Amino acid sequence: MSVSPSADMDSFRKLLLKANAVVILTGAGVSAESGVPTFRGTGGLWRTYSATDLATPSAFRSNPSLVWEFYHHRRENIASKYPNNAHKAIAEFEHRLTKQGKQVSVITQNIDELHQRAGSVNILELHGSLFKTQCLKCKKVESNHDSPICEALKGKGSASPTEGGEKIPELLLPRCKVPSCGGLLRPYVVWFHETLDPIVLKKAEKELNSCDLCLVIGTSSVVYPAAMFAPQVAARGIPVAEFNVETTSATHQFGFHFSGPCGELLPIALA
Ligand code: BJW
Ligand code: ZN
Repeated sequence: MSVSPSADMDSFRKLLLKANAVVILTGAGVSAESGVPTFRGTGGLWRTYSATDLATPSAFRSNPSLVWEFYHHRRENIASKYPNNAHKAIAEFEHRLTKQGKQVSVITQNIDELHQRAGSVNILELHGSLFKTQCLKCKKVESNHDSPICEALKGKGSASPTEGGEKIPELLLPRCKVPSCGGLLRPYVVWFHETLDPIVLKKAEKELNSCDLCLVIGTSSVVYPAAMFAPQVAARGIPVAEFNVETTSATHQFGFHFSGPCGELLPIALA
């Protein structure tokens, strides 16, 4: 027999006050109120493509120009957005609990760096960052906030479905600046069929195995391995609270479900 999750904020807040190690697992929904499209909601398509078409190593191999246009568009879009009340509530919560000698960690699937910009410190980026690159030749990973990331992408990347067609030559796409390398750069994000960074994954497992409360915010919980993190915590008997505008396939596994926009719920829940 499965029991419906509770929506009792007072009970949740009692647990929150007692907690010593809180893990906050976030997905695209936490940035939705900043105007960043989610993956599986409306606005998740770029031109006629979904993330599963372009966020793959084979898409990059066959058309690096198209994939770079897609990422250039998203870099430019996010550079014009700001952290919302959900990011801010999470960051303030971390600072408050840290001062009390408690532990808060944010494990995010997002690659938009909005948690960092809101002031969160203890962050694990499971799927990398839009603002990091990796050289295919020397493998160097670097932070990169250049706008545009290279001259050839200036004015490119329009999301209009009628755009596209003209490929940018590979030599004009973002290239490694390490002297004597000059290799093609790729976005440092985890694409489908790629494994997550084992060091990040190990750190995430450590946080998940030692937390005494877990919040799962704005994720559809369909992409693995992140999709199994909160259910695994719940299976240890640790309270898990989901914050989402809708229920997900994982909701029934959690003790709490709070329905609504996280920019409205979290300032109350984490105050
Ligand atoms: C709000 C809101 C508001 C809206 N307030 N809420 C095991 C089982 C089955 C499949 C697999 C498996 N292991 C691996 C796979 C394959 C694959 C996978 O999971 N596929 C699924 C689709 C089934 N996984 C992988 O390939 C992973 N690699 C891996 O496991 O390697 C091992 C391996 C190697 C080789 C073979 C087999 C295994 C890598 C996954 C990398 C995911 N990358 C992406 C793209 C990143 C780059 C980019 O952005 O371009 O990451 S996919 C995309 O989905 C992105 C996201 O981080 C990720 C999760 O999406 P998220 O955040 O949940 O967003 P949405 O849109 O789905 O949901 C938003 C939610 O917010 C919704 O619920 C809304 O209701 C809610 N919401 N507004 C609160 N205001
Ligand atoms: Zn290089």
